[in-house]
Amino acid sequence: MQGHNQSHMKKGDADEMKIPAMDHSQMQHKDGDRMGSMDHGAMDLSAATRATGAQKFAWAFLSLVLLAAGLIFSATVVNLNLSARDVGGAIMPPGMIMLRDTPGDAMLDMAAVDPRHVSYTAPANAKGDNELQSRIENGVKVFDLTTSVIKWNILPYEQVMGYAFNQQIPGPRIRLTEGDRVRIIVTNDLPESTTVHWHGLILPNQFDGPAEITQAQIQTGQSYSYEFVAQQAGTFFYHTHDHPDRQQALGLYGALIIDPRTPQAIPAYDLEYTIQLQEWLEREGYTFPAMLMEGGLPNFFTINGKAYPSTDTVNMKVGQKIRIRFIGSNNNFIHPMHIHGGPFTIVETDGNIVPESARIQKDTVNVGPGERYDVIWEARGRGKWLLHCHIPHHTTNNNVEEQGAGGLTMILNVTP
Ligand SMILES: [Cu+2]
Repeated sequence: MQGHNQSHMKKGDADEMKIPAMDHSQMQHKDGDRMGSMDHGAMDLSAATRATGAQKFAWAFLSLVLLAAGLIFSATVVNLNLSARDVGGAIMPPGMIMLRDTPGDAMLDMAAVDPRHVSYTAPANAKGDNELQSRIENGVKVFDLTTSVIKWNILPYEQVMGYAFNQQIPGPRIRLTEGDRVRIIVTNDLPESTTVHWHGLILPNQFDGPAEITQAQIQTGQSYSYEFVAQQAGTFFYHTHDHPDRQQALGLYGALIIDPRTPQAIPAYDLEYTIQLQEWLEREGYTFPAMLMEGGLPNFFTINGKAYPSTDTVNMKVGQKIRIRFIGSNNNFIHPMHIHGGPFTIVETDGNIVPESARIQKDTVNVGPGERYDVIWEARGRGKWLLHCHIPHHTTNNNVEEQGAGGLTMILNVTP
């Protein structure tokens, strides 16, 4: 009733508004029939608001039906079985399609690295792939690897949160000589379990690495010793084999180079360079493991843990030959790696020497996940010769070309 009156006052003319203490009778008088009919109507309204039992029941029933419909609709779209215990504070990549049957384990696999687990921040100019020193114990070369979560610059302005061996991405280079007896002690400081696989090596099954298949997972704070004799020579690598979909995508890999005991039948070369490929998904300050699925595609690409223009430049002289060891340490794409300035010769594939009769020359080689190609390229002329992936999107940084390239690009700088 009061509200009704006020709204009428607002609509009234200025004279009416100025009446300081207008009483009901005055209003009735001035407004005549209109006010009278309003009072009459108000009395009817108060009678009408007195709901009947049937009406109350109808409203309650309708409310329940709508509530149930809302719940049923939600349940068909999202998974209401997931609890905080299943996924914790997991942060999912923007764009990931989460369906009602997406289990908590899938979400944890794709979740961002939790910044609270970072235990070390590498200097912005730090490089990975540093040769790992060993110690000799009873004729065995002993190496130590420790996994942890670090912050790592792939560009001066772009820092990822990665999983690292010995606080570097890629992990340290393990360089052996054919015939070496080796023990590698892996200590796990990650917030989750891990293992290590020695990719391509002939070794005892219990030291091969697949989690839950050939060994128990190395839990947080625990260690496991891998022991083998290096029976082969060539370009190999090591990587996690516990949730590699997540852990390898976040940086758990490193080169394993075994030098031959006696010289191999490959063309001579003057210098060598190892290239380890990687794909990153970095959004809104979080690092997600890059995956070939909705919302999981990478937006940064690195050679040895750096995106161009932060990748190395290799200096050469005209006439020199370089052996480049390509390692498909990445998880998702086959990268057609191309070198400008003339073809190269493929001399080794997956750690096996290519016989001279089978050697071919190419200028682009497809390096798939897990593959290795050793090529020898000759510096035929002076200048800056590009080495890059031939999927142009992989030579951008977050889809931006920078100083003429980006991502999987580096320069072979040849001087007279
Ligand atoms: Cu590529």
